Amino acid sequence: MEKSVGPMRVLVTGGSGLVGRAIERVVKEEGGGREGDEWIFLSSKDANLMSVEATRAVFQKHRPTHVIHLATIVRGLYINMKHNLDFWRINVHINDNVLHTAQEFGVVKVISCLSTCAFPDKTTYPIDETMLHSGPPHESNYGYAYAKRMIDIHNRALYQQYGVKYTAIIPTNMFGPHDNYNIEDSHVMPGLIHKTYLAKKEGKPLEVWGTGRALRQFIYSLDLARLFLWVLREYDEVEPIILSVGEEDELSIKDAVEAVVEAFEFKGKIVYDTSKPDGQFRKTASNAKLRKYRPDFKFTPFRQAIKETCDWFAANYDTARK
Ligand code: NAP
Ligand code: GFB
Repeated sequence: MEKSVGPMRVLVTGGSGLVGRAIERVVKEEGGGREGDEWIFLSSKDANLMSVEATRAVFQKHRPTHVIHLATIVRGLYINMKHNLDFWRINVHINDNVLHTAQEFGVVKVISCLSTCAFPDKTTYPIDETMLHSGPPHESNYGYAYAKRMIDIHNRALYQQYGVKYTAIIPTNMFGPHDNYNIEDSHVMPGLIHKTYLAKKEGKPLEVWGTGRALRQFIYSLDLARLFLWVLREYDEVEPIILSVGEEDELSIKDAVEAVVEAFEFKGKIVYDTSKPDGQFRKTASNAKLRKYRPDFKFTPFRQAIKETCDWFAANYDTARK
C-alpha cells in the first residue's frame, strides 16, 4: 500500500545527465509523475553547484520539497585514475552545498547517489550496504569513492542533529540513452557502443580495452529511474540501498562486448588491448535489501536494454554527448 504523499516539488540536480534524463522520461512518458507534483530538472547551466551562492539561489528560486541529487563529476575508469584529486574536491563541494542547502531550506527528503565502486576493494562477496566503510576503495577511483562515502556520513549526521531523513541509493554500472558517449572518458558500456558503431560504419576492428575478464553488474538507466521513484515515495530509511540487478546477473566485459556486437550486427574483428588496465576485477553487490522491499520488480532483460540503447545511439548519433 503506497504511503499517501502530498504534492511534491522535486528538484533533480544533474537532471541533464544519463540518470536525470531517464527519470524525466519515466515521469513524463510512463506515468511516473503524480497529479499536483512539479518536477524541475537542472543542468550545470542553471546553477554551478560548486558555488554556495549559486546553490542557494536555485533553492531560493524553486523552493523544492524533495531533491533527487545526481549532479556529480563521474567518468570511466581511465579518467578516474588520472584525476583522483579533482573527483574528490569537486564532488565533495557539490555534495556539501546540496545537502547543507537542502537542510537550510527545509527540504523534506533528499535522495543522493553513491556507487558500487565506493565499496571496499578487498572484501568478501557479495557486498552489501553494511560494508560501505569497512575498508579502502579500489585505488583507481578513491577520490570519487571517498566523496561518495561522505554523502552517507553527511546523511547520518543530519539525521542525528536535525532529525531529517535524507538517504542515498547505491547503483551499479549503468547504461542507456543520453549517456556520455565520449570514447576517451566514458564508462565501459557507452564506450563500447560508440566504438562498435564506428567500427561497423568504417569497416574497422573493434578495440576493447583490457582483457575483458573484469566482472560487472549493469543496470539499464530506465530501470534505475523506475526504482528511483519508488525510493522517493516509499523508502524511509537513512541507510543507503543498493539498486542493482542480482549477483547472478554479473557479466564479464567480454559478455558486454558480445551483447553490443550482436545489437549492431557487427561482423568485424574484435581486438583486446591488454596494455590497458582492467581496473577493479569485481565489485559484486547484493540486491537482497531491494528484493526484500520489491520482490515484484522486473528488470529489463539485458540484451533488450542493450538493443534499445544501441538503436537510440544510432538514431541520435549527431546530437549524442560524445
Ligand atoms: P552524467 O551523465 O555525467 O551527468 C552529470 C550531471 O551532473 C549533468 O546533469 C551535469 O550537468 C551535472 N553537473 C556536473 N557538474 C556540475 C556542477 N558543477 N554543477 C551542477 N551540475 C553539474 O552522470 P550520470 O551517469 O547521470 O550519474 C548520475 C549519478 O549516478 C551520479 O551521482 C553518479 O555518481 C551516479 N552513478 C553513475 C553511474 C554510471 O555508470 N553512470 C554508476 C554509479 C553511480 P551538465 O549536463 O550541464 O554537464
Ligand atoms: O565503466 P568503467 O570505465 O569503470 O569500466 P569501472 C572499466 C572496465 O571496462 C575495465 C573495460 O575492466 C576496462 O578494461 N573496458 C573495455 C572499457 N573497453 C572499455 C572502454 O572502451 N571504455 C572503458 N571505460 N572501459 C567506474 C568508476 O569503475 O565505475 C567510476 O571508476 C564510476 O568512478 C563507475 O563509479 C560506475 O566500472 O571500472
